[in-house]
Parts: sequence; structure tokens; C-alpha cells
Amino acid sequence: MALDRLTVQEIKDSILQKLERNYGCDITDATKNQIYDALAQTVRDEVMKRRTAYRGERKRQRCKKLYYLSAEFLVGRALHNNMVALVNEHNYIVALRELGLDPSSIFEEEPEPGLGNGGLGRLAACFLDSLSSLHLPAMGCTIRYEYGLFRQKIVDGYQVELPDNWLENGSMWEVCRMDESQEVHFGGRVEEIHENGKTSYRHVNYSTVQAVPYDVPTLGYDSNMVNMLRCWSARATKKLDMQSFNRGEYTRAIEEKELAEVISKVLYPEDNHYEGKELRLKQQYFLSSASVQYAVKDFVKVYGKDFSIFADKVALHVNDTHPGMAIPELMRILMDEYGLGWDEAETITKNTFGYTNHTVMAEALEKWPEDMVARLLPRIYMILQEINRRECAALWDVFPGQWERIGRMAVIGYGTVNMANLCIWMGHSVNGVSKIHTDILKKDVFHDFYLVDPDKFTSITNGITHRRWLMMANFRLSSLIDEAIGDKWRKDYELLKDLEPFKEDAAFREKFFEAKKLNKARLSRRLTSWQGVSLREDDMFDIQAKRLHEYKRQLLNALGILMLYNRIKDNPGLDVQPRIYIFGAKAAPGYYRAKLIIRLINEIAKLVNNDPVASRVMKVVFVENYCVSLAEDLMPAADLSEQLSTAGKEASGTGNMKFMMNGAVTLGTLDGANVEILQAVGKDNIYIFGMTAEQVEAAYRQPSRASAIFETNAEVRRVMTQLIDGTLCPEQPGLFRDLYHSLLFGDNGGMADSYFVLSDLSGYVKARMQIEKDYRDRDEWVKKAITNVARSWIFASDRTIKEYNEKIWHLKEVRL
Ligand code: 26Q
Repeated sequence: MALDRLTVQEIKDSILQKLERNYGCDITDATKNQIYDALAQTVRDEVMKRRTAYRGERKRQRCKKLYYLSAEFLVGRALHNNMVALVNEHNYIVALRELGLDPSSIFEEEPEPGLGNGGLGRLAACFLDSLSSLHLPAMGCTIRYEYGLFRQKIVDGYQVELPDNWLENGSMWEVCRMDESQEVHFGGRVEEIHENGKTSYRHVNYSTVQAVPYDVPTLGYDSNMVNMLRCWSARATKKLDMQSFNRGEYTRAIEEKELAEVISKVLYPEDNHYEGKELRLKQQYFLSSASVQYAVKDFVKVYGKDFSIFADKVALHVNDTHPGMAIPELMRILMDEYGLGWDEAETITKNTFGYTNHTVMAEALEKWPEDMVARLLPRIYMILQEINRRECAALWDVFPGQWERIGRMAVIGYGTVNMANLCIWMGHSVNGVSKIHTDILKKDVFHDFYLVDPDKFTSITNGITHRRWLMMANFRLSSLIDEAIGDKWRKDYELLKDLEPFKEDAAFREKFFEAKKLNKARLSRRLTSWQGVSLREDDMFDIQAKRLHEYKRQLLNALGILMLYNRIKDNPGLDVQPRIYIFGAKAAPGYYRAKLIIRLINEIAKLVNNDPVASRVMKVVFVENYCVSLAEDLMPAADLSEQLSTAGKEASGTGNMKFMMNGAVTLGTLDGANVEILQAVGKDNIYIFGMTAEQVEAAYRQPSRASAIFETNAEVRRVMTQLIDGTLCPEQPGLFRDLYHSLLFGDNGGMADSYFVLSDLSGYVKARMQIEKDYRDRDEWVKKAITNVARSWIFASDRTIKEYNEKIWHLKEVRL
């Protein structure tokens, strides 16, 4: 079926008409927000038209459907993205211009849904985008947090968190599906019922929370395929009970309502860190239960109660262990609601679930206190116990007598429910998100499980959608690519390869460089209006943008800058490439050291930027409130991408891919997907430094080298001393003691410099100096950049999704 697109005239007419109907005004006196509304409605009409065309098609074709369960879906703004998916961006932009409007200032009116912390949530969003574009039927399932990730302000160098009330004025893109609400039960107790020689269980005395779905359509590129992102919102079941009002139980009634609705109130802002908070467990079960209940009902509607084909028609995927309670929930529904026996329910469950792990760090693995689970989810807890009993019995046959090993692998052990063990044992697939990450899972974190069933483990390297991260974020580079190789790459990401020969074309290189410069100017404009900072677009843009975490080593970057500053101060004639160091990072509000590192970066920025000598060749900028839309401006402007994690710690990283796709060269460690970026581009087109994962592993078993480095390396010693001698923040010379102390002595009896910042500092600064030199050979540098773009096709999430589908989900395309 041919897809019709609105013409420029039709778009203009529609905007004007909606302004008149909704607001009774014309373009001259409409506010920006009203114009956004009218424009977004126009685009939404187009999306919905396609949704209508697609509607019911999956059911008619009886195709398998994937439910991708994730506590986070960091989708970013929708308006511009949908214009791109409609393949009508050009007409929309022209229409806006003809109406005398600046498109990007209208896009900025859209509140950004911050329903995720970082990588894991953004990955889910890229996946849904790719699923739609590849015509694979899926539903994303998440929580409709009323408050997404906090907004960050920097006040006196410190991070301050402000609430993100993104739904304040409603959202244009969601459709409330009251009719598909589900009930989720908490608390209460379980009764055993014996009838006709059969035992069954009844959950009683529970309190009920209603899960109301809000669906956000995700349109495939140039297609009719629309997959839904289903965001569950918590509501109290009963309307405020007038009876209890009259009995004077007014406050209790309100309290109960609040208690139910608090479940979807706020996204937990910890990333890569588990905290055993009861409300978080409630959120997880709420998401899991509502999604699985819906999936089962939807299955029954199409196929009846023939559960023998359930796993052929439904795939459930858990994005990390956060929605892992979906596993016992499916068991519960199959047994308690449809009367299946344990064995049958277990087989179906195992064939249905896949699990992706996103971290190897012990502090991020979820282990819920057993008593909390028992109290909050009594029936689920019973099922977990039985899973555990059977698991331990089965493992006894494989590892007779090895109690310790079995204890490590148990779903319930040492008073906790181990979510990773549950997801591995009860699913048919476990995957890591990069090669090195999967190797570490097999060799170390989940080695015991790997011995039992090596075939369960697969490696699927992460990816990013080139539609948002190249076509939408970087229209300049995208049109250059069109000019060079035609526009087929937009549908078929592999064709980006064909760009590579153009690195030998001097005219193309010149245009490439110009596009980068214009992107730098765009970023500069945004930062000027955003936080009053302007950037020189002839400088090299050196960017580290990601969550703030010790393992990601923003501290290494900061100390590296300080070292260079010292060199310039000692030798003002030093011939260096002018360079802007940009940081973007949010820290978890309770992560003291991460917040101190933000303060440190801002203090270094003050020192450098106010120094008459240093500021001629360097500038340090901390951009406030790093988020998806800021990333869309940062990546296209970057020359250098900083990927500094301690080797072995970053499961994959996806920011590294976004930078690469936008023609930034990587400076990084051999960690996560950096390893594969190196493989893709070759050593001449990337800068690798620092300890390897093996060296890091070995170093944990040795005494720390921190003090030896301090004693023997004068430059390192000087930088360290500057942390505490008043060079930074003279009003408060003791401010950074904690950082100094952790680097040199370690904390709580732990090892000094446990992320190997001091160990890697010299190698890092050396690599940076090499880059200074190389950047100045503009031709050679641009060749590297183009090579990076051309080979970034490997990191398109379309490739990732194809792999998931071949190895795990086995979905068929739905074609109209
Ligand atoms: C868990 C329990 C309680 C509260 C919070 C959490 C929680 C929340 C978010 C735990 C972890 C996260 C997020 C993890 C994350 O973003 N991991 C990143 O996933 C990316 C996609 O695979 C990888 O590229 C990154 O390497 C990895 O750090």
C-alpha cells in the first residue's frame, strides 16, 4: 500500500486550522506552545492513520508477539522523530519556515519524557524503534512515572535536583486504554484449598492497585507498522469511599488512595546500583504483573486456552532483572487462573522468557530480602520457594555435594531472593550486551550456570537507532551522506559502508568538516541560551557525556585536564590545539562521591576558564541536565568521544556508538563495546589506552600501586596535591579530601584507587597529547572521522534486533 504524505500546503492548512479550532487564534498571536500543539496534532493524525491501517494485522496473521519488559524506556521527544519516521521531515520543515517559524524552537516546547536513567532505558527505546522499522510485532511495557529522572541544576558548582513534572500539561502522544486496565494484588495471605484430591491456592485479603495503560505509538520508518509502548499507571481501585468519609475516616481513605498511586509516582534515580527499597519492589511487581496478565489475556483472545502453543506465540523479554517477577507471575496465572499443573507451567515459562544482563558489578545485582517478598507478594513467594526447591534438587544431580556452589546459584539463599539466578534458571536465554561482557558473564559472574547449560548463553552487542541518532540528530551529515551515496542507507543501515571511499575525496572531506563546524555552532547556541556559555567553533570538541559513576572515571578526565593545565602554566608557549572539554553527567542524588566529582569538575572549570594563559587554549564546560535532547546536540558536535571506564566494568556503553556514528573519534579503554569499535575501525582510527580487564582483575589481587605512583611520578603528585592545597576552591581547601583519600588510601578498608585512575592517568594524558597532534592534520583527522561513520553501521540497533530475533525471539515480519 502506498503511503501518502501531507504536502507543504496541507501541513500549513492543518496547523492553522488546529490553532483556530483549539485556541481560536491565528499564527500571529499563537504562543509557541500552542503552535507545538497544533503541529504535534497534525503529526499525530498521520501516525494514527497508519496505526489504524496496521490495526489487527498481527492477530489476523497469527504472528508471534514480543513483550519487551523494562522498568525504563528513555524514549526522548517524539515530534521530530515521528516526522522522520513519516519520511516527511522536509515538508514539515518547509511548512514551518513558510509560516515564519523556527522548527527547532517549536520542537523544544515538547516536554522530554525522562522515563529512564541512562543506557538501559535508552537501549529499550532504540529497540522498540528498530522492532517497528523491521516490521516485528512487539509491545514495550514500562511504568508511566509521573516524575521521570530529576532535572539537574548546577548551583555554586553543586548538583541540585529538581522534580521532572513532565506530565504537567498532559502528553500529546499517549492514548489511555482504560478498557485494558489490570488489577495487581499486594499483601494478604494464601489459603490452601483441598478439593477432589487436588490442592490449589487462593490469595486472600490482599489490597488491589489498578494498572491503567497509556499507549504511546512507535512508528516504523517509512511504514505502517506501529508498535505500542505501554506505560502502566497506578490508580486506587475504589473511588474515594463516601461512606468512610462520613464515618470520619477521611484521612485514611485519602491515605489509601495515595498509597496505591505512589507506585508509579517517581523513577528511582540510581543507575547501576541496587537498593532494597520496598516501593521499588512494588513498582517492579506492578509492571510485571500488569504486563503478563495482559499478555496472557491477549493470547487467550486470539488462540483460546491452548497453552501448549503459548511460547510459539508469545515471547517475554526482561531487560535486566527489574521486571523479573514476571516469571513467577506467569507461573501463577497459568496455575491459579487457568488450572495448569506445575510441570506444564514451568515448561511454558522457560520457553517464553529471555533475559538480558546489563552489569557485572556486584552492587547492581538485585537481591531482595526474602521476608519483604514474602510479606508483599505471598503467592509469588510460594512459587519462588517451589522453583528454588526444584532448582536445588536438579543442581544436586549436576554438582553432587557442592552445597556452596548450589547456594550461590539458588533462587533463594542466605535470606535473599536472587533475581539474576531466577532469570537464568527460569528462562531459555541469557545474553550479555557486548563480547567482552558476555565473556565475563561466562567466565566469572554466571560461570556456574554456564557449566550447567552453555547453550543458554549468547552475546548480542548493543546498538543504537540510526534514525534518531544520525538522521534526526544530524541532518547536516545525513544530507551529506545522501549526496555521496544516495538515501537508501536510511532504510538499509548496512549501506553506510559505502561512505568509506569518500574519505579520499577532498571536497567531501571539506564538506564533512564544515558540517561538523555548523553542528558545533548549533551546540554553542543552545548552551548560550541554556546556561550562558559560548564555545569557539574552531576548537576541538572533546566530550564525555554519560551518568556520573566512579567506574566511568570522569575523575580521570578531570585530573587529566588539571595535568595539562599545569603543563601550560609551566610553559605558556606550549603549542597546543585549542580544545573544549565538555562534561554532561547526572549523579544519583544519594551518591556522595559522584556529586563531589561534579563539584570538582566545576572547580577545575573555574580555575582554567579564568586563567588568562590557559583559557586561550582550553575551556572546561559542565553542561547542565544531560538528557536525550541534549545528547542529540552534543554527539553531532563532538570531535573526540571519551570512553574511559575501568576495563571490565562497562557492560557495553551506547554513547560510544552515538559519538562514532556522528564522526567523533574514540579515546577509550578496552572495555565494553569499545573493544568492538576498535575491531571495526582498526587501531589507526581510535585511541586506546590503559589497563586491560585481565590486568585489572590481576591488580585486585595485588597491593595497590597508588602510593608508588604518587611517590615516583611528580606530575601525578602535583595534581593530587592540588586537590587538597587550596588550588581548587581556596575558600574550602578541604573540600576534595575524600577524593584524595580514596585515591591514595581507599575507603573502609578497601583498596586505594580501586578504579585505577592513578594507574591509567599517565597513559591517558599521553594519548591525549597524541590526539592534539593528530587533530591538527585536518585531512588525516577527517579521514578517521569518516571511517568511524562508515563503519558505525555495525552498531545500528536494526542489526542488534535482527540478532535477538534470530537467536531468541523468532518473530515473523508482519507485512501489510
Ligand atoms: C535496580 C534496583 C533498584 C533500583 C535501581 C536499579 C537499577 C536501575 C537502573 C539498576 C540498574 C540500572 C541501569 C543500568 C544501566 O543503564 N546499565 C547500562 O546498560 C547499557 C545498555 O546495555 C550498557 O550499555 C551500559 O554499559 C550499562 O551500564
